[in-house]
Amino acid sequence: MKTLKTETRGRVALLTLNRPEALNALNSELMGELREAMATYGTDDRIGAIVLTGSEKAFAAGADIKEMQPRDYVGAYVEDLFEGWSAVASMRKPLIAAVSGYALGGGCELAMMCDFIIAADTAKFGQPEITLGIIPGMGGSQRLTRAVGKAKAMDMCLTGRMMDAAEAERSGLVSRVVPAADLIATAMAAAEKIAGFSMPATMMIKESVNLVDETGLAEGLRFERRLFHSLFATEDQKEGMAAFIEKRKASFKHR
Ligand code: CO8
Repeated sequence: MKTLKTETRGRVALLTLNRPEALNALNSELMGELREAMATYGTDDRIGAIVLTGSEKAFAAGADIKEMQPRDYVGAYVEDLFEGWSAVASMRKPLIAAVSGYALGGGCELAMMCDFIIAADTAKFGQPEITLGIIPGMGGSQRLTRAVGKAKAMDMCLTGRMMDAAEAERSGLVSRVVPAADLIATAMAAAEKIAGFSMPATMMIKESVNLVDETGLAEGLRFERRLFHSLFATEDQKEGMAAFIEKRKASFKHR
């Protein structure tokens, strides 16, 4: 692939956005390649988790402004511009964003489509669309508000200011902040750990947590309980609990 580097380490796929000349600005070619990678790794039984990262300077500096500038309304509407990125949000396997440097506009939105974000201490998050005369178009107004609350989301989207890694962690946008030099190793270790667990259980956790954004508490609790019940039909539940009782490491079959 041209704009995306892919490699696998054990049961983890590492995807690296690769348009250094444009700070990983998200163009249609990159969207196509990332969709292809999601389809490939989403159906590959040897892969149990995915890490998405960029460069040291930029996770991604947003949608490609040069590609977007000449677009018109009718074309954007009919084509449903940017809908293709939803392949990332609908990936069923655990997906970690490892963010160093700029995650702006569509870059911040892409990171927020992942299940959680691990940030380098150099990370900077922002929704600067307002400075271009537009608004976030890939979930920024929705996911950022759910992650950090109305006050900070309004502040960021209306002023276009950036949040540094410390503020992002304080606000709940990222799960951990690590020194830049440790970013990939930390994200890969987390992904490797997740990929070692029972796959149906990790997928159900993801599905259940994501439902919080889509439903009320009573319905969410019932859905979680039903998934929980269903895991008693798996050998991994028997093995995981037997291993605990026998004081040994579990060997999961469905990974
Ligand atoms: N699109 C296209 N090219 C870009 C982008 C971008 N978003 N960001 C940077 N580049 C290019 C620059 O044009 C420059 O290219 P060249 O060398 O040919 O002039 C190269 O990358 C390096 O950039 P800078 O020289 O500007 O680097 P600096 O270190 O001076 O500045 C910044 C870094 C602050 C990140 C700066 O580049 C910047 O402000 N970039 C734009 C950030 C932005 O506004 N992002 C939001 C874009 S709109 C958006 O994302 C809408 C989302 C809707 C849905 C998204 C679907 C994917």
